[in-house]
Amino acid sequence: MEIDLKGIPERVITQTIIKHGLNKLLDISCVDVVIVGAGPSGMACAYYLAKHGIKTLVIERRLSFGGGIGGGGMLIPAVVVQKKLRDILEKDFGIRYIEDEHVLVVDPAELIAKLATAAINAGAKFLLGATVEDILTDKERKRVTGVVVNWTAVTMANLWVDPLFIRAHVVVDATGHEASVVRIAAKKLNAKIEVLGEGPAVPEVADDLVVKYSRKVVPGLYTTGMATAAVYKLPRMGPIFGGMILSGKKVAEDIIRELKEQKEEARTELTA
Ligand code: 48F
Repeated sequence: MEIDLKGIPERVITQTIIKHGLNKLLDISCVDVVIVGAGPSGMACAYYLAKHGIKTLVIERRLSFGGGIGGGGMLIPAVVVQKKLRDILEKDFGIRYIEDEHVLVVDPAELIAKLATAAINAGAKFLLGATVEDILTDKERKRVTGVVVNWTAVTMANLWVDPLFIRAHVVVDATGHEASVVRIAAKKLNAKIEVLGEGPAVPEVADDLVVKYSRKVVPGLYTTGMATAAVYKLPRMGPIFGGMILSGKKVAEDIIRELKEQKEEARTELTA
């Protein structure tokens, strides 16, 4: 068999990957908002922030997005969403659904793909295969000012490789049931916070409570999705996903308001 020597030389492939990959890392080394976790709440939050022109980075431990979406309910490939999200699914994400008697039914693969596509098209950046292992704080240890990141492969191999830091005005814990960023903040900050863990299952009220309690936990740190439930011991919910999207949206709106206020304060200080 003849080998085609006119193909792209491997040197070119390697150098192109390094050049563009490092440019991307340089670009995301300092952002407005870091969202930790690319599940439904994190991706919805990223979409609404990026759509508003906010420089947003989603860091996901795994090599793909979706978090718990792919597992549906007990691995059955149908995701249910409340009917009140009809407009959001259609207009914001172009997600198709089957109208059942009480709920809308969405294909999990479509939900994953379209939440991610919407966030990316709006301008959000994703860093896959990277784990947030610590937080950055201000000198008084009162405010979260960024995250400490390493490749998941490094963490899994238990290698001692120094991580890198990513600065952000705001960090969002969208790590699901683990609430891993708030757990770290509880140890490192001079603040009274703890992760209480999820409460017993009361699916009828759980979803709305997650949306209500998704908010700022301490300066510089918000929670969304199941991380919120874990922090406040909210009731455990069934496999219904509307609250994940709505809590991501709510937190994005809170952050947009906070960043706007910060900008106005900085402008006033400059002109004073
Ligand atoms: O678990 P996950 O989907 O969180 P969510 O957005 O949605 C919860 C639902 O999927 C479901 C449910 C709804 O009824 O109960 O469980 O709240 O996504 C969390 C993502 O965060 C990643 C993890 O791999 C997953 O994709 N993650 C967790 N810890 C880290 C992380 C970390 N330290 N660094 C980076 N990514």
